[in-house]
Amino acid sequence: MLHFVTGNEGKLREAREYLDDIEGVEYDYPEIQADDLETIAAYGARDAYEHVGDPVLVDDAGLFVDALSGFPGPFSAYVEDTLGIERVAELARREDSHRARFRATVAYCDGDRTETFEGSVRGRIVPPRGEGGFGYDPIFEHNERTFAEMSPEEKNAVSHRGRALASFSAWFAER
Ligand code: ITT
Repeated sequence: MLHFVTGNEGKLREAREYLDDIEGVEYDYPEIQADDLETIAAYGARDAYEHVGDPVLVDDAGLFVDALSGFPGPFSAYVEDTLGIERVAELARREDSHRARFRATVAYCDGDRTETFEGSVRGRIVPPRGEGGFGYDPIFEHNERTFAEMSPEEKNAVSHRGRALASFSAWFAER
């Protein structure tokens, strides 16, 4: 049994579309301060494995706005809680380019090995639209719809997390 360690219901919902046999575990693993998601996720997966004692997956994700030098990036959760997504959209919309990227790293640890899988998707920042998804989804537009205007299946088919989970599940199935 694989444990998906997260406090974020939205991430767990999306992961279930790829992996039938997962159990959500709410454990607040330490997120070290680093400027790349891979380092943060790999460290978190090793710590979460020590806590859970069974193979784990963790997912570290963020929104990277081109014209803001990648802000909020690895600090996306903190910025969502403090500034909020509408202010992030306002900041980004002041710039000439509204291009942005969502990135996710899924990290697996089973005690013997730690593996990471990346996914990213390009889009642009728009004023909030849509009721679905979570986090920054209402302000991230991809092919004319925001992620919050897509069904979970539609979002997974193109999203950063969907891509990272697809490569993880292909690798996992091979083992
Ligand atoms: P964990 O317990 O898994 O750490 P978290 O929500 O704190 O949950 P992160 O540390 O990875 O997750 O923070 C990512 C931030 O980016 C957070 O504000 C999320 O709401 C947001 N985010 C991540 N994936 C997203 C997605 O697919 N769509 C919209 N926002 C997303």
